[in-house]
Formats: sequence, C-alpha cells, structure tokens
Amino acid sequence: MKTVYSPRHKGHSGHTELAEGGVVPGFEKPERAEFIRARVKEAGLGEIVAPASHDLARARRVHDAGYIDFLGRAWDMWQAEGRKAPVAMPFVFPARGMRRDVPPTHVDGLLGFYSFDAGANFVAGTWDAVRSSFDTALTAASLVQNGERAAFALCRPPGHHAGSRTMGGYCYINNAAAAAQMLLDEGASRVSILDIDYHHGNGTQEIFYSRADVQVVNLHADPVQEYPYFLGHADEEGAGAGEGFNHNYPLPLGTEWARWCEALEEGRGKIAAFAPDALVVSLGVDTFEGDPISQFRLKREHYPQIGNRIARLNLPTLFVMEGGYAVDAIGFNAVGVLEGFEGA
Ligand code: OKP
Ligand code: ZN
Repeated sequence: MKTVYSPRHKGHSGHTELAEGGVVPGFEKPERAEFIRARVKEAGLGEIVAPASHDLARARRVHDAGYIDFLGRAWDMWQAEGRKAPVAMPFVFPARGMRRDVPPTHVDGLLGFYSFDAGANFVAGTWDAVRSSFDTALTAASLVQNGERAAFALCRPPGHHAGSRTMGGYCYINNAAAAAQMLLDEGASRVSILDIDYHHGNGTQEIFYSRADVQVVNLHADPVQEYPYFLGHADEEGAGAGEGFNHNYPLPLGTEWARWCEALEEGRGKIAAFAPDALVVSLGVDTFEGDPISQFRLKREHYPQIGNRIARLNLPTLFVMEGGYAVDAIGFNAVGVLEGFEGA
C-alpha cells in the first residue's frame, strides 16, 4: 500500500507538556514519524507520496469554524502579546459551573476555551504541521476513495483526541474524523472507525456520537484508570440517531494480547454487522509493552496479527497514524500492522 507523508511535521518540535508535576519535553516528537517512514522504506511497504493540499472546509465538516480559525491564528496571537516563550500552552479551562458561550478575545483565554487539557501546545511550526497532517489523511483517503484496497496516512501530529471544538492530548485537527467525513461526502453511505490506540479516542467519539452513518469502535485503557479519564466507558453507546453506533471496549491496565484480541474480535463483529463502505483505522501503537506512557503489554509479534485480522474484514481501509511513543520500536509496530494487513 502507499504511504502518504510530508516532512512538514518536523516544524512541530521543541514543545513541552506537563507530567508528574513538571514541564517535560513532549513525548509526541518528530522522531516518531521519521522512524515510521524509515521502516516503511526498509520493509518495502510501497511508494511514499506527498500529500496534496485540501480545503479547510473539509476540517469544518467535523469541527467548529471558530475553532479551526483559532488553530490557524494561535501562534500569531501569542507573538502579538510579545511573549518570548517558544511554547504557547493553555492553563485555564471552562470547566463545570463556568460559561462557555462567550469566547474570550485574549489568546490565553482562547487557548483554554478551545482545549480540554494542556496537552496541545503551539510552537512556530505547529499550525503548518497540523495542516500537513490533515492533508496527509485526506490524500490517503482519496487513494482509498479512488479504488486502492488500503492506504497509510503517516499523520503527525495525531488527531483522535481532538473534538468538534477542543484540542488536547497532542491533537488539533481530528484527521481520522475528517477523512471519514470526506469518504461520506464523496459517496460512501456508511463508514466505520476502528480506534486501536491505547488511549480512548474521545474526540472521534464526540464528533460522531449522534450520527448513524459513522460507527465508532474503540479499544482502550479503562478511563477510570487512564487518560483521558472523562470519556470512554462501556455504557457510552451513542445518542439520538446515533444510539447503538458507538462501541467502547475499556480494558484494565496490564492488558495482554489474549484479552486485547478478544476485544478486537468483538469490535470486528460490530463492524461486520454494520457493513460499512469503508473502514478508517486510528492506528496507535502505544499498546506496546515498551511504551513509556502506556500500560498494556502487546509485543512486537502481535502487530502483524492485528493487521491480518483487520484485513479479514475485507473493506477498503485507510490507516491513520495516531499514538505510539516507544520511538525505537514504533516503526516495527506500526509497519508491522500494515505488513500483516498486506500479507493476509
Ligand atoms: C495521545 B494519543 C501527562 C499525561 C497526559 C497525554 C496522552 C496523550 C496521548 N503527560 N498524557 O492517544 O497517543
Ligand atoms: Zn494514545
């Protein structure tokens, strides 16, 4: 399968995050995408192509217009305040009991207004990287749209935590959601999203929660124990017209392959029953035993088996890169899934 990749992700670097009571270098760093790209080449997965530019109207199909506008202006607003710090980070959020119907005008207020945590920061190159990650997902979606069996969007930054009007968890534009929506807008009647990242894809769930044309299946660490904590429970099954089209499989910390695979099989059953025209896989490999911020125990040999099982759904499939922070293993694990898919 083809891989879509752009070096523009590299501008999103040097940012920080809050962890264990301090400010630390971001785990979501450029080396991640570079190791995956190197492995795609080494494994001979297929051609690597550059993304074509796509209209941001495609992002506004799944995000609030004011939100997308702010993402594009955040860094300039930060600089206009005369800030010398190289990282813009939100620090105040409209939580319970506060108003969220009046957008502030100050950049600090807007950063929080459009965030659910402090995990999506801006440096000078962030917006350009976000833009190229979005273009990457949509370019790969067009390949599938135009008849390829599968395509790999090597997106960075990731997207599945980004909601209709909130960034967070290293995510800005929800690449998988925008791609799924484009497939629908270009002719598909139903699309399934299978999110196998270790963390619950709260943004994707929120975006499609009331819709019957996008089924969302999510395997992840139980939110009572793990980030993002406030979404991803088993009883979240969709609302209104979307009732019955959201499926969460929260799993305990320490989950190993056998149990994880049982959840995958249940999820595959839901997808087969939904009979979508296409499948979008939010591909996170932070389920790996060596991941520095996650606590599942999948091993390198399991990733091709995941790809094999996904292939057996027999659907046009778009893989969209999400998380995975064990940088030395990320290439083997991510590309392992794709090789398992191709070999099935
Ligand atoms: C993004 B993706 C404090 C812990 C917060 C945020 C994890 C975001 C994961 N540093 N961690 O789903 O892989
Ligand atoms: Zn993750």
